[in-house]
Amino acid sequence: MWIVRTILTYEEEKIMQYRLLKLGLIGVLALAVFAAGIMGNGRSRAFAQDMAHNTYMVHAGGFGEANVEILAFAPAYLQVHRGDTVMWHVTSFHNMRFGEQEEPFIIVEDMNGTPTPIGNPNVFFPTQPSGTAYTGGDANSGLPSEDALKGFYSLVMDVEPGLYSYRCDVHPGMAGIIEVVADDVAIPSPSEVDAMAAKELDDQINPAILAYFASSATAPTQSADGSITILAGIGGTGRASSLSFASPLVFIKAGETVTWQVPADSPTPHFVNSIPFDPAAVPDIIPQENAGGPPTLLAGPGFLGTTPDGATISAGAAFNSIFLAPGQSFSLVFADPGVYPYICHVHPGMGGAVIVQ
Ligand SMILES: [Cu+2]
Repeated sequence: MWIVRTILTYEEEKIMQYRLLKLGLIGVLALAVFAAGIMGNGRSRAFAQDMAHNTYMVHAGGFGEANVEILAFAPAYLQVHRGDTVMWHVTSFHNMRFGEQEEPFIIVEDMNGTPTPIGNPNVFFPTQPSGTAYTGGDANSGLPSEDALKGFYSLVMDVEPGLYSYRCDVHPGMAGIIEVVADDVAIPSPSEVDAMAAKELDDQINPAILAYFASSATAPTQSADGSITILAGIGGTGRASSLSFASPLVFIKAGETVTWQVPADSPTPHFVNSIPFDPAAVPDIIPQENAGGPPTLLAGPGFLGTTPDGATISAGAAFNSIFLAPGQSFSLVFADPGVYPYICHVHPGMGGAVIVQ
């Protein structure tokens, strides 16, 4: 007896759930009174069929002090009964996709003879509206946009008992499991699940905060030739990291090299972009209408970078790295004295400056 509805806010959803619960209880009571009047003890069946359903909250990512972000679902493993609602609190750029097949976030397509990175439509666009019943198989929430997935996404789990796994395609390794159990199996209550989720987040966010403060108290490593290596993204363990550059201020001499290194175990990629940052020069993902076809999303040269690795930067020159995946690095030689501030354009609050003396 679940109802298909459009996107509701969490508060609206709660009110709706409460109303449904109340209506359900009144219905059950009326039926029980009616049944007791005409059939004696024939009530238990009516109670079983009208079992109240719960709504469980899953955090899709989260944030902590020191610009720490966690790229995980919490709780990562959730038990529900058939008919319960799972509501994801989407704190950043994440999708939830059920399905066996892996889907890359960015794919390369031939556009008028040029290999061009585009957003994978199978990741970007929803196949299952929020608030609907999940009945198994492939289903995608789509990614947050101006008119979709504003903060919350919910599904009513209308499936046989079993394990149902889902993932965020933007962040490899960000995955969760929902186990639907038989009606007579006792499972944690929504408030117990909230406590489990809070602990899972804290257990990863807190070490990342500590790692950030430890790194900020450590001088950057400088090799014999004067080159300096700066970590882009400061990890704790697992799925949380501080979206910041270790040693945000470094001092070098003209002609020396700075290397930005994304740790191999980083859960997130980064960029190095000089400021003032011109978004037009390094566009993010931009929509593109295909004649007669579905819209696709075209990734701009930001994903390819505008400055080659190892380039020499002269006074006042702009620089933009490629999309630096975990394990990748990017080096620049600074030829002239001056101050060279930079950011990572996808992570607000992530920045630093190279001071060339
Ligand atoms: Cu970043």
